[in-house]
Order: sequence, then C-alpha cells, then structure tokens
Amino acid sequence: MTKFINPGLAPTSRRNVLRGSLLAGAAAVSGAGAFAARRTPQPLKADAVSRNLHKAAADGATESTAKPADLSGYTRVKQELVAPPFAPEHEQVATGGPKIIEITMVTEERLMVVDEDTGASVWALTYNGSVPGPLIICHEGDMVELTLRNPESSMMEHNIDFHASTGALGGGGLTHVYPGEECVLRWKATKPGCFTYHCAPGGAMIPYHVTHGMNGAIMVLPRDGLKDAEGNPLRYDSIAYIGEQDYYLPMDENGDYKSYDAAGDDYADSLEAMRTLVPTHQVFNGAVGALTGENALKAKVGETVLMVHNSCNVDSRPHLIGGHGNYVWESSFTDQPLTGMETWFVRGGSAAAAMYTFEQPGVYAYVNHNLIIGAMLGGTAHFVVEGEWDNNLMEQVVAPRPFAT
Ligand SMILES: [Cu+2]
Repeated sequence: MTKFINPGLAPTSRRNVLRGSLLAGAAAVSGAGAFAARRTPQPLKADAVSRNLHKAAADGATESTAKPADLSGYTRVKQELVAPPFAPEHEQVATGGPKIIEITMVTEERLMVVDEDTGASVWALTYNGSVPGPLIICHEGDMVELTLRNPESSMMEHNIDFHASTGALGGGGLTHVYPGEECVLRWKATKPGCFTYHCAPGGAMIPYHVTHGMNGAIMVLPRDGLKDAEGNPLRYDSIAYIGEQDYYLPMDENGDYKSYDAAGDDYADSLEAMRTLVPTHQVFNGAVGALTGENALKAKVGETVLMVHNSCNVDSRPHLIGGHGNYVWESSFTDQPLTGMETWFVRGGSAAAAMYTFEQPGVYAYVNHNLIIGAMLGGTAHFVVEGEWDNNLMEQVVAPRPFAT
C-alpha cells in the first residue's frame, strides 16, 4: 500500500504533483476504498465534490471583469514572521494610514518528533517549518499580501484559507501551489479578531493537511488597539502564541507508531486513524513538551501576557491553572471581552485571545481543561513567572503534616 501511494517520485515538478490528486485517488482505491466497501460510498462522493470546489471558487475571482483594487493611501511594509510561540514585531495601536503587509510563507514538509518518549513522529505539513504556522499580525483595514511558495522538493500541493478574509474560499481557491510554484494573494482585513488559517487542498486532503500541522493564526487588531467594556485601552507586554494540534498517528499491530519515508506516505493509514475522530496526540505547538520544562513560556509578576490560542480542527477549553483570563475575546475584538474567566472556549476552526496579568511567581500550567487531553495527550504549556510572592493572595499557613485523630 505504501509503495503504491509513494511510487518513489524524485523531487518533483508539476507533473508529479498531481500526486496530491493522485494520492487522493490512490486512497480511494486503497485506504478510503476499503472504507467505502464497509460503509456507504457517500463520503467518496463528498470528497470528490469538495476536491473540485477550489477550482470553481477560483473562477469567480479570476474570470471577473472587476475593477482593480484601489491601493491609494496604503503604505507597503514587510512583516518578518517568526516561529511560535513568538509574535512578529508589531504596533498595538496603528500609526499612520492603512498598510499593505507583505509576508512570505514557504510550505515545508518535514519529519517532526511528536513525542520523544514513544518515538511518535509525523511528516508534518507546515507553513515556514513550524506547527502551528507563524502568527501574522495586522490592523483592521490593512491588506495582507502573502507570497506563498511551495519548494520544488515538496511532495504535495498546498494552499491557504484565511478565515479572516472574504471570498474565494478564504483565498483557498486562488493559492493552489504545486511544488516549484509560488503565488501572491492580497486580501483586506475587515474583521478584527483572532482567526485561524489553514491548508485546504480539497476533499480528504483538507483534514489530512490540517491534522499534519498545516494551520496557524492571524490577529487583526483594532486600529486603536484592544479595549475593555468601558473603552479603556488594554495593552500587553508580550504574546504567547499557542497552537493546539490534534494528530492521528497510525500504529502497527503491536501498538507502535509507524514511521514513513516521505510526506504523504502515511495517507491511507492516516485517513483510517482520522476516521476514529480520536486523536493519538493533542499537543501545543507541534509536540509533547514543546512549551514545558526548558521550553516553558516566561513572564514576570506584573507583566501582562496575551495568549493567542489557535485550534483549527478541535474544540478547546484553555485554562490557566493558578491564574485567570482577565479579558477574553472568543469572538471579534469589537465585542466586549469576557472578564474574569476561569476557562474559556476556542471553537474548533478558530483562534481566540486571552489576557492575564501575573500576580504571583511560580510555574503555571496552561492546559486544555479537558484534562485527559491536557495531561495525557500533550495539551499543556507552562509559564514560569519570576517575582515576589504575595502572601495576601495566598499563603501556606500549615505545610502538610501528620494530624492526630
Ligand atoms: Cu497543505
């Protein structure tokens, strides 16, 4: 099966990427086909319809006689994207007029260790090499101009659907790049808030790419920055960008995680694992422990952190153990933030932001408070906070000791 799906194609060209479609076809014949024999054939039909949707979506935009965009008044700036959990340099309050923010993302397919303890690994499909893809930040009214590059060495076709954008499947219909191709998409950020973006090449390839890491977030700030319900400005000292990733890693008959030679080789096995809807791992920032121990997030007492949480495929309930969501935006930044939240909600297929000012030093765990996911599947990050302990807020009056009955 593996051989059939990966016929050992050399570094690719446009021809072999039909491999993306080829893979889908192969799965229809092998993996998915096997399902079809046991179940109704409807999913295959749905897959085929969805696979071609992006082409239809592209027609509307590319064949129209619409006027060119009015770019007068915009200033061009480049945004250097950085790897998570960090955020690119940005202004919290926009200065000057609207901008065209130029960014570049490269679709990188790379073998990543998901869990060192078990050796579980995945041929991750990524934007710029990281899971999640980099955080993009702009202001409402800005244009985002993305150059999307798919290296010649890739095995698969990719694209991008920005939930923050309007039209053509979020840009998915206009950004299909085969290995060796690039494209440029410009769209206007009209909705302030945090939004997910993800690869959506069509059909079952959509969840396959998304559950192999190909998703991230963009934060569209109001031009005058974040505010509380009374309109008072809210500012942060740093951003912690957290991407929740569900993986469905295939196992062999002994329960050991399988390994593969190249991206895409796990396609049929992965589809089978994905159909269970039960992730083998649900981690923050690509791997178990990516944000704990020596990789923990850092802060100081008195500092305000904005936690931007992306969850492209599964619902999540972030909770900061020992702290709170002082202000939480589950929806638009123009909505009044929720306040004093113990646990908040990130709908699968979205991103949300929570703001907290640390009041005590120590280690805080930021978890998915489905604690099975948080403690057993990898959905945990740590904040290590420096500063002076405040006994007014908490004090160990009596340390644990035996008591007389
Ligand atoms: Cu992709």
